[in-house]
Amino acid sequence: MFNKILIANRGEIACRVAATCKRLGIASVAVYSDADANAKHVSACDEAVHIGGSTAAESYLRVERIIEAARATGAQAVHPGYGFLSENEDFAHACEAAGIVFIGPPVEAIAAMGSKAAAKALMHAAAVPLVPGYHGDDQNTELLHHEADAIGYPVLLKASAGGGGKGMRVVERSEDFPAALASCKREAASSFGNDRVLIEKYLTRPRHVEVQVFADRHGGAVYLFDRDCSVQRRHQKVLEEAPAPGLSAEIKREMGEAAVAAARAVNYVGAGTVEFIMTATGEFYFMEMNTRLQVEHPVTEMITGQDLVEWQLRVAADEPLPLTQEQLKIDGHAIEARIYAEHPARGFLPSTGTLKHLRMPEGVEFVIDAAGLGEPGRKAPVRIDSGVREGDTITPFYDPMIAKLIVHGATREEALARMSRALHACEVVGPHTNVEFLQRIVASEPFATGDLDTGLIERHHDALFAPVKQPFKEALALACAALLTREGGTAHGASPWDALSHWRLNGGYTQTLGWLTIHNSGEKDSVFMVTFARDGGTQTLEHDGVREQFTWSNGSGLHEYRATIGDARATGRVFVDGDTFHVFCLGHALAFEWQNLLAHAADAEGGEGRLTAPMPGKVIAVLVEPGTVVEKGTPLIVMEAMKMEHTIGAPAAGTVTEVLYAVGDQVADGAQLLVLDVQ
Ligand code: MV4
Repeated sequence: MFNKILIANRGEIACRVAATCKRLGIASVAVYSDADANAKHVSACDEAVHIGGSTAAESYLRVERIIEAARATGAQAVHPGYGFLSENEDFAHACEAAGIVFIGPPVEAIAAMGSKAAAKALMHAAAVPLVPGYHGDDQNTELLHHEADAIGYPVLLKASAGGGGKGMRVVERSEDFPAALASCKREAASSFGNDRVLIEKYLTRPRHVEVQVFADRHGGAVYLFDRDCSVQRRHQKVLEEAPAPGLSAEIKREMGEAAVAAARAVNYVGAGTVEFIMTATGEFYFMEMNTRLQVEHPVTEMITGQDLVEWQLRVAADEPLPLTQEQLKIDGHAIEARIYAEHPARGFLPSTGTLKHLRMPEGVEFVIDAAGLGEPGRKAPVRIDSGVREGDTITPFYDPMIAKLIVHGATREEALARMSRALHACEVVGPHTNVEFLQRIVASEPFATGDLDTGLIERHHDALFAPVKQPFKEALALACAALLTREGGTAHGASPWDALSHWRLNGGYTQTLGWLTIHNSGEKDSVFMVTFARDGGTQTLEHDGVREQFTWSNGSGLHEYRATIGDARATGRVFVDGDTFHVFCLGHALAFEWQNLLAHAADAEGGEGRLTAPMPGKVIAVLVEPGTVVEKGTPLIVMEAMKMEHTIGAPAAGTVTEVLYAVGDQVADGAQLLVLDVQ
């Protein structure tokens, strides 16, 4: 086994590989770009080498620079992760030439799977099922048209050098064929520099089912069962699961054996994935082979209890496969959801920014024996693989994935329920995310019943994007609870309520809170008022003309509150970012912005640094003293007028130089209360 390896990647997969290295006592070397100088994967490794600028081309795609880093640190092998250089023949070759082990398949196997037409010819020879079609060398236009007619419409034209759905054309009728062919060839030539096409029978409503294979250098080859990755959006996988639901043992075995035959046909070594397209009746056909560890490998780890990175390292170190086909067993069901920083309502545009608050469900990261719950990869029913921490920034340079959330259950139903709960516990403040979208898919009828095909999202688009009723009242009550806690002085060391409880018990007490709603789209509603009142032991909130009983308390955890309003009750978490209150409750995320009405009034008066009483009244709390450094909006003095409490906030950041009134003092309208030295 190796003593030290270099991980030529970033983000969650680099952290994932580093975790196995740590467990096996192998030293790990990270590489990083400018943007990743403080990234999680750098701290996950034992050493780190800076390899260049922030764009992938200036860093993670620099073959020579990465090999130099491996040489300089004495790494014996390089793990390429997925993406970047993982399926790059030149990189695999350069590693070999430098005497460094490439933790992946032989260069020839990568090359053999690079051309769709050539791969199909190899698969045909190995008796791996292929979609009826034509993948010959002869690209004569009449011949291709004739072949399409013989296959029968609809047919699918695919660029031989293409992948990931690019360069494909569905042709419905023979008369449409010539124009579609010309357009497909044009796109193939400009996108891939090669206009060769192949033709397939077009399958409607197919499933994407793939098989995890592994081969060693001693003639061993096994399959680690199947995964269903049908839930995709524009060829980006959204949810994956293992095993693929609803397949007979016979189909599963046939498909597994076909995948092993495919791997053997190209003398495969290491981890690979054979992708099949499957009809509703269970016929499956070879599509392509991915010659790397896949993003969705954790679901296979969860059902087999195997650490696939460990397998990769052992195979690369010339060891035999850890288990035989007979020893491999499926235990239960696993589902993975990819949590992305993106904006579903805006066509899933990536959403960048700092992760101001990041909370994932209770689970474990990929650290073996973290919870002592069992074997590698399956120690806990919830696993989170993430390459970012709270405070990190999602930049435009790389894939905006925040985390992979993986759950395991004894059955699919159990895993599904666990996924739903786990998604409800995800809290992200900063970039927009697809968490609610994932929740909706998981709860949708076709996903819940395992009626999967690649058109699921498109076909259910309207339902998946329909507006939902949010728990507005409960969330508002929780936001008020968090605000009253904050304004109650816990953050500033003094509580005007405590100081004046007798007075309030006698006289009653009300406070008007100005809020506006921040919608998911980023739009804000206009300000609305909520009146909080306390009279004796009774508290009420009035909103929209309705006054209801209101009680609240701090929950057990950080940011946690419990509130009842009328007959509704909610426990939730409120993350406060300046005057924005992010409320997570009942599986929903809502945001409100507090309008510090008095601070705004001070602003409007233009008295920068001068803070004046907005009306005649009495000072009931002084929250600062000369020398206190304050932020814009920091509460300074609380006044009481006409049974209403008014908090006077700092109109700008600065230092308090003088406090002109004390608690209990009567103040005239317009009197200056304190002096602020504005920064
Ligand atoms: C197909 C197909 C229907 N019939 N081939 C898209 C990407 C590439 N890997 C294969 N793809 C497809 N090939 C035939 N003969 C439908 C798709 C397809 C698809 C496949 C897998 C996952 C998602 C998909 C989304 C749209 C179309």
